[in-house]
Amino acid sequence: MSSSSLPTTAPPTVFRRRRADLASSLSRPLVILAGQPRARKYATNTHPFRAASSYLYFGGPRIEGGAIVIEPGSDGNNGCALVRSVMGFDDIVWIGCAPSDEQLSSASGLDQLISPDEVDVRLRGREAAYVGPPCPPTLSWAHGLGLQPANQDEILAIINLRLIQDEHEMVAMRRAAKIGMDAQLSAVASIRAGRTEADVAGAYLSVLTAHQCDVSFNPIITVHGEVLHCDGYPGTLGADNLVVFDAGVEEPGGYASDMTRTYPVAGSFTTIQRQLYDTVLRSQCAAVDACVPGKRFRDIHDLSARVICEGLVEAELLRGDPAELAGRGAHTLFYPHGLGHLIGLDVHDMEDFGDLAGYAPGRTRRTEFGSKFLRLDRDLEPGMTVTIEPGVYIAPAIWRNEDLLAPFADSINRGAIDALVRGEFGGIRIEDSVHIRAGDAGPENLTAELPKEADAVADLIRKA
Ligand SMILES: [Mn+2]
Repeated sequence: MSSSSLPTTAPPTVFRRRRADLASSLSRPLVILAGQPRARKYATNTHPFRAASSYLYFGGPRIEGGAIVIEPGSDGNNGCALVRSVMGFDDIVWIGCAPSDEQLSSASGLDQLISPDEVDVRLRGREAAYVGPPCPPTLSWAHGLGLQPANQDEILAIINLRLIQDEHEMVAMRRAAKIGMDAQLSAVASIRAGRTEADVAGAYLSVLTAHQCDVSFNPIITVHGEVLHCDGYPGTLGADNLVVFDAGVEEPGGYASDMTRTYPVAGSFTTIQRQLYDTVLRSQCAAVDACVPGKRFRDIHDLSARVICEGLVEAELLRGDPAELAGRGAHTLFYPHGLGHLIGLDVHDMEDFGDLAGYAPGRTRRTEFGSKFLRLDRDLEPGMTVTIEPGVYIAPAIWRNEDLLAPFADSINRGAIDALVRGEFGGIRIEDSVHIRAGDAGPENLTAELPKEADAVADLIRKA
């Protein structure tokens, strides 16, 4: 705790500008809470503290129970304050000294540091709102103030700022992507028949820890890729398995990465594995290329579905016209999720605001199986970062659901699919995170250095 400056992801002037931008749309004070560490099992045994993303975005330094107060019309410094508790002697003995006021001010660009009691004096009797961490708001002091939860206009004002990432944020995003790629490349050396998912996960996590990084979500490293959010690492790698490796990093400033590759344990694909792998890759590349300003994300999702259907027809798992099959949703039997999501300070960025961030005003989710899992339907704008992650899976649960299959009875090659179910095909997913750029530059692929051509991923395993 002796360092002279706190880690930040932007200079104080940038944090001031973000706060001033938000303040210009406020009509009452807004308190942006950092939150508290969450208990594992009891209050003094906690998960590592991670401040809420909006608090970090507006320049909050990493202090438990901290908050930023923003008054309407503030210039981002005057009329704003950082709330911090003063630690008692016993706390210092157990957890060390808190950062000094000087450190807090120079990291956040906030001259005014106040205690929770002073917030009380300032806001008592006034109408004010708060934005809190998504989990139970254990806001001891803020609760007592009778603050209202932020309304939709206030939340949208935050979303509209966070949607467009500046160059400072992109430095952090690239850092998270780079460490994620390095960690995955290091961990694939453990992919070998007879070894376990846990071996691979352990190799991955050790690289993150060495970089003082955390995971941005529980890494998915599994031979059961068809279970989309597979939990834990119970499996042993079989020679004919595909390993779905979907993992990301949270760098020390809080920014996330997210990337997926699929590896053949044997170091080579079977014919059908290769055919479907190339289908997913074609779909993924087409979708990445379509990430240009003005494009509606749902249309790119639909494009990815059409390319998947072309491949499924070529592989003789589906029969019919690919565009018509995709229009009827036949792909959802193999590709039952959305193309991607926003990514930033959260891996599903701002999902704590429900669909307010992912769905443009007036747009709502489709309701059909598969399509309803699309997390993003906005027109892309320069500065947004999204993931592109189509997949093909053979999920036994889907192929047992006769109600779901009935409308497609004439279009599915049941014999060929059942053979894949019996062979425990698993799944294939390929994911990159891409940053939308203005003009004709095309998107910046933050995870482009992680090989994804079929021969290249097979080589990684063979040469490990
Ligand atoms: Mn993702």
